[in-house]
Amino acid sequence: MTDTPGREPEERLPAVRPPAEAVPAERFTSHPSVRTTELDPERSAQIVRQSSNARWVGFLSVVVVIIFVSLYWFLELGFPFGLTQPRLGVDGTELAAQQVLSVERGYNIYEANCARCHGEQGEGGGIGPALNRQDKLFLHLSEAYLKNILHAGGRYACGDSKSLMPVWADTNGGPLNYRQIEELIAFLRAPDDATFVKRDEELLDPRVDPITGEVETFVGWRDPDYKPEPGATPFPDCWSVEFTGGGGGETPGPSTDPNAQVVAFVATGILYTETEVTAPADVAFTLTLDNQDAAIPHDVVINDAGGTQVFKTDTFPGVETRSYTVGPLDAGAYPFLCSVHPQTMTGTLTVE
Ligand code: HEC
Ligand SMILES: [Cu+2]
Repeated sequence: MTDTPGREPEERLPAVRPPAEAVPAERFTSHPSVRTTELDPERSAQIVRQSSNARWVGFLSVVVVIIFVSLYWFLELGFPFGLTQPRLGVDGTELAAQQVLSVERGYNIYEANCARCHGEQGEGGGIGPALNRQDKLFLHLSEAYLKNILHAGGRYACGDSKSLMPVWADTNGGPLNYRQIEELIAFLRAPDDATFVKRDEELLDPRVDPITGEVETFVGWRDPDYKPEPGATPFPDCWSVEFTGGGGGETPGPSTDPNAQVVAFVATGILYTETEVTAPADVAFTLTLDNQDAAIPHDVVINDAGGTQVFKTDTFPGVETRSYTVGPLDAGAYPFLCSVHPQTMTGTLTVE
């Protein structure tokens, strides 16, 4: 060989081959530096750096996802320590859109099937008992109870097999399907602090008042903040017990002298039932206002002939009855009105 002592083997010149031997073909077309399989220190440092970068990216994206999930969680359910209120109504204040639509469909089902016996506002017509009372809605008219009574019919309430209320669920021969029953229950238990839109039954378009051009709305019956009086007996299982002396009823007596004459005002359907009312002259009398419109406030304002106010009750939402004592009035005609609905709720109190 032609080795010169002291030279590195790499620097050797290629061996001279006998001409007969074929030159090995280049198998790669890429630059020889790319083909080197050995890692130089710089390259290996780069690989270590890159893989640690990749791990960081992975770790950070997991962290970001966790932060988002937990933020959203708290946003929906409320931050701890009372920082914020839940967005999804645990207390029913903000209902999910789906549930709003159920309530709105339920309204139509109620109007079509139930209002004729239970009243437009659930105030209880001649045939069926009231459904819109807070004491009933609080526990008695639970989802489970409503489901049962709509399935079994009126007999479920008090065991009266001749009950006038028919079966509603189609699983038991009634006219309403499963979804309609759910929607009806959503409506019956809808909170009174949310506003719902009255919709066309078929198209579900909002109903528009032809006179005012405004979309017609309604509120639910149930006051989500209602709490029964601390010592109150819970509403009886059978609603009619309350009228047969079984307790649970609330008959607000006149607040004064039992001999005093009672002048009763009844507000229902945003109207007074009587627009001509009489009261005795020159003696104090008891005035009761029976507001049967769930969640709609009414009052009675009595003016003298000159328009000066002589008496005013509280303005309170139904369903509730309150009594007041009105001092002696001179004989004469006294116009009265509801200060909330002064256009439609008016009448004359004749003192004689
Ligand atoms: C034909 C009249 C009539 C119609 C229509 C009617 N009900 Fe009734 N409903 C009654 C009567 C009467 C009762 C009392 C049941 C009994 O004890 O016999 C009653 C009882 C109830 C009760 C129980 C009340 C309580 O305090 O326990 C609920 C709830 C009820 N009805 C819901 C409905 C719903 C919802 C509809 C519409 C799908 C409806 N009702 C349609 C007559 C009617
Ligand atoms: Cu009013």
